[in-house]
Amino acid sequence: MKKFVAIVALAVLVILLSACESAQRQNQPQQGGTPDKAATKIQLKAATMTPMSHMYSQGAQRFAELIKERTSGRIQITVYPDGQLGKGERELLEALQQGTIDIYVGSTGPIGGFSPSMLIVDIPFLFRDYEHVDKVLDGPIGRQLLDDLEKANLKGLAFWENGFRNLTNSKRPVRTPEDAKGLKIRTMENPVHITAWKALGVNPTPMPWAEVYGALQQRVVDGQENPLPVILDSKLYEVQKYLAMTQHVYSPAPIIMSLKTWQSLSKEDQELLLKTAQELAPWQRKLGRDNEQKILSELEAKGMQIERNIDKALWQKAMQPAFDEFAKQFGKDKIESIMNVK
Ligand code: EAX
Repeated sequence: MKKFVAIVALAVLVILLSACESAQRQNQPQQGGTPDKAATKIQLKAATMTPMSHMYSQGAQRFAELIKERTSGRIQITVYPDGQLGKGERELLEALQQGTIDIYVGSTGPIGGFSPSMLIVDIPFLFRDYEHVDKVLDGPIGRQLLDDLEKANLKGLAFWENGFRNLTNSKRPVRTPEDAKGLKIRTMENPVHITAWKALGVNPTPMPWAEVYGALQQRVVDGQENPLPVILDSKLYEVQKYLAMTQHVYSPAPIIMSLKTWQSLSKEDQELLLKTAQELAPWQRKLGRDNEQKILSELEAKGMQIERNIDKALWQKAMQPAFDEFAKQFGKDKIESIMNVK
């Protein structure tokens, strides 16, 4: 009898233990062979140099939401705006190469230093209008520029937008290139921009974005140039009185991933990130385009004096020496292949 009880007790114990084990296994990702990708959470960091209210960060935030939704929370993207992860866009791109940041939304300003072919888009007056921009950047030329980034360990997903850049300064109203002569202007760390401003007779001073507000406030430089949303969201109206709607150069804002991070993802996840970034492009671009008049009145209300009546042909003519240099550097045919996109 004692023996029988012992056997029954042992049997019960064995059944209990195995039930326990199988319950545990169900809670764990699949063991052995291929890891269960579906259950592994992926955390990604997205960085921008502009505040959360600005269209880069808004775009990144929307991207994060959509990806979270479409993977049922498996891929989580955290957005770090306003230079929280670096003092300039060059620094963010370097972190992207290392894989310490996964996603970048920012201007092409420093990108030419990583991928020379990108420099061409920074040529002033290259793009006529938004329609032209969309045709070029969403077409084969744009795709090639993004693909070229791979050689720099960067994965270009899509062209989002910064916008047409405008000149601001604290010294005097500017309408003609003559008015701008002699001003000390912060430029992006981009040789094309520097050449263009030199041709115009202003004194270009390249510096990373995080230093710009302080430099304007301390009057280390007189002015800077950026699209309207940056001027508003970064509160440049506090340190700049005069805004001239020069629209001298169109500034794209590619969304780029670390190639390291990209290569660690499954084909399906890569496809999802790429498609979602492309799908968001028209929406993100509209954030600035649809708000131009509103931003202008806000800037005016904040005390900026705005010169809307700019003769672009005059500015283009003043930059002619720079264009001659660009034709030599990039090839006239290459530049024309962009300008002639209808
Ligand atoms: O990327 O550095 C710049 O002027 C950029 O256009 C701006 O910060 C947004």
